[in-house]
Amino acid sequence: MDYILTEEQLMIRDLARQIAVEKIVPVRAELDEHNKFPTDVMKAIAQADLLGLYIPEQYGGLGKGSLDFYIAIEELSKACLGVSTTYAANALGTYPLLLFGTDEQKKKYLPDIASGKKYVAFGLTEANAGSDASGIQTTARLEGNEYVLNGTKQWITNGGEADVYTVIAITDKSKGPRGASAFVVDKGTPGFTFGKKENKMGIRASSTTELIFNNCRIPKDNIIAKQGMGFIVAMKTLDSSRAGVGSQGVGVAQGAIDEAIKFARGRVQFGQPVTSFQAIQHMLADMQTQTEAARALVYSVARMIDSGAKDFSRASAMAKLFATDVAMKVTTDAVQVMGGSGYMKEYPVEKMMRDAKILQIYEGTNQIQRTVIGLDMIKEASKAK
Ligand code: COS
Repeated sequence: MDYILTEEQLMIRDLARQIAVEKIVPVRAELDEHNKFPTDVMKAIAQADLLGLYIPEQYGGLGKGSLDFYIAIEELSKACLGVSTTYAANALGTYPLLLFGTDEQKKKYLPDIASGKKYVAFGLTEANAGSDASGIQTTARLEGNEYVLNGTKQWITNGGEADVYTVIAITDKSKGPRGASAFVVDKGTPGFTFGKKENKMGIRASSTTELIFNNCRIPKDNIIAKQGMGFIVAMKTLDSSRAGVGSQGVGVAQGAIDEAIKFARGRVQFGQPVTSFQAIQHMLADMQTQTEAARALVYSVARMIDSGAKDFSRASAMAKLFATDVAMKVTTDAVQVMGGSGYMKEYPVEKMMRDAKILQIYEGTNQIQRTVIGLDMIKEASKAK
């Protein structure tokens, strides 16, 4: 399929592909096995200027659009979802500042994020608040010129590794979703520590920890947007990032297809390569068709965002939902095409299948994506009548 990418987009794709092949593929099994953060790979990504792709030029980035960014995510995801999660979650943590930060906050944080000097994480989820984003219990109490944060965030990607944390906390419990506010918190602030690193099924190269706030005092000016806007900051952040999770799905699915076809061409059964059997041909055909449909949807949502659409909540949720369900199906089928070999750690597809599972869970489960899509459809229908 030809997606009519620009010269620049092709260059971004080739650059990300080169990092994937040269820097990620040789180490991905080891990162997975040892639950190891991809420090050297992230340095290479930073050196290639890919961390600042979506950050405006005035703040030290390259000022590119969502499609350019998703192309990079897709290529990294082909090689390792753990690395691409580290990369994409950096943007997730940056969006609150990018979308709602003051010029001062942007000048303070974005250039270091664009250069890779500082990594970022987004802190919303808690023990009792995941799908129910407004159910958070972490509090931020205003005391003079400071907010005092108390509470624990759970399953935070880039936890411990990031230098900057955008965090949602309750400033007025009586106001429900309108009682939440967003803050930026620097690593090293007294009263801010990390829980243990989680031992995960997949994306093991990425770091996941708790964020623990115990009377953590931050300057009043660290609030992002106004007090009471935290839920909207979180929702708009997720609207911006979810289609990017879709591009992770496209990448890991394509990576699994590439491995499966390479293996199947060399695997002889009944005296012939298994690719000569219709059963295998049909599986590969379905896998590629589904992946192409996912890619077309993700790219079209990216182009919609890049053309200045104001409300892309439903579209972004659809891209995430469809592409990540495809990723789970396709990676599972890649293991099936490869049979016993697919199940062995000697080949990368068992890791791809383990990794793909998180895509249906994080940044809103795929059940939540259906809720977002369904509610938006009903809202539109009721406006039209
Ligand atoms: N953009 C702007 N505003 C939005 C919005 C969006 N995408 N989504 C909701 N809002 C607004 C609503 O319009 C509403 O405003 P009013 O108070 O003016 O009516 C307010 O926010 C509350 O919305 P709602 O009542 O729909 O909130 P709910 O608590 O019912 O939550 C879902 C709705 C389930 C969609 C939300 O909680 C959600 O997205 N949950 C999943 C969160 C998630 O992805 N977690 C994963 C971990 S984060 S990596």
